Amino acid sequence: MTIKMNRRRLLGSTVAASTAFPLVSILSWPAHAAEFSYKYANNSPVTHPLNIRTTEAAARVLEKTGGKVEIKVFPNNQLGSDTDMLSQLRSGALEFFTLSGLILSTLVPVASINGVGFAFKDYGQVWPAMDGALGAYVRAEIAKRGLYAFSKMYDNGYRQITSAAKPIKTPEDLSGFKIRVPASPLWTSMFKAFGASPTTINFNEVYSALQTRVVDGQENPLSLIDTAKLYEVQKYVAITNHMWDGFWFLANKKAFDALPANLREIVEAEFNASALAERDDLAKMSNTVADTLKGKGLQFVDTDAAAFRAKLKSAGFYEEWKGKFGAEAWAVLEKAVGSLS
Ligand code: X2X
Repeated sequence: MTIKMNRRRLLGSTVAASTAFPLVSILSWPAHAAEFSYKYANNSPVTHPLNIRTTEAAARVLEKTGGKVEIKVFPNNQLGSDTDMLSQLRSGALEFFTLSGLILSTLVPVASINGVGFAFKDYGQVWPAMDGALGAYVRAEIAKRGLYAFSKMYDNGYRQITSAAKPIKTPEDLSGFKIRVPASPLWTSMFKAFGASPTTINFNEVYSALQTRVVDGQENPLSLIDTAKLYEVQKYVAITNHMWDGFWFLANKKAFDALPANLREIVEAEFNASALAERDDLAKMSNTVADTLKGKGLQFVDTDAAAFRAKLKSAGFYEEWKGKFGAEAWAVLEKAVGSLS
């Protein structure tokens, strides 16, 4: 933006258009104006692997398209909350956006299906499902809403519950617990089933909501608890692994279709390649992040996942969501993870 404005001003005031080109290269500006200048935004801290790898993808796209496609990365909710960015994506004000499937479900209901409590045993089940039939099912639904989802999701991770006043050890400890959840009916439903008192808050307001004790706790993967420095305002983390969460790389379909096919292919291939690299980064990070967080003072609490799962079952959570997603989608999920009821 800045470069373009300066350049336009320069062109207007000092040189004729015909001599602009050599001047530009003398000044060693990175490239002449790209044919397509697009924005990609997300909610995650700059240091999160999501931003490191997507920034690399954008650089490769610029290079491999010979400067024709420039994608500027806006991390850390710079363009607003997830809810804001989803509206911008739909209107075309934003061309690319990574969003949790669960939050996307406010537009595409079945997109929260990967968040069903304790559905995926481990990553050995996650990636074959999301790169396979379950992911394809969700992507087909996304396509009906004017959005295009790239085939490789980025990892967010298995989610854990943090708290400030008291540790959460058992499902009973969640009774009446004031917990922040992201904007998604599945999240609210799940924490109500646990007996907690969930409040919907977008990620850009989570740190301050915890700091001011609007809520007592929240749940996120360890990688985000670390990179977003949530350990500064929380004391305990209960290792529940209560759901797996990932980010769809979404494009505004009209904007994406405006690219010639060969450029589209480059963009999708590079962001898919970076998704695989980001998954790897998080897998490596999982070996060290617990120790990092312990070193920063967060106290770890082990839990019995079976007890939390039993609580969801007795509250009717699985039956309710099987009904909401429908038998067809539920069967695709169960084919990947086994019987849930
Ligand atoms: O909002 C959250 O908690 C986050 C960052 O994990 C999601 O994107 C769902």
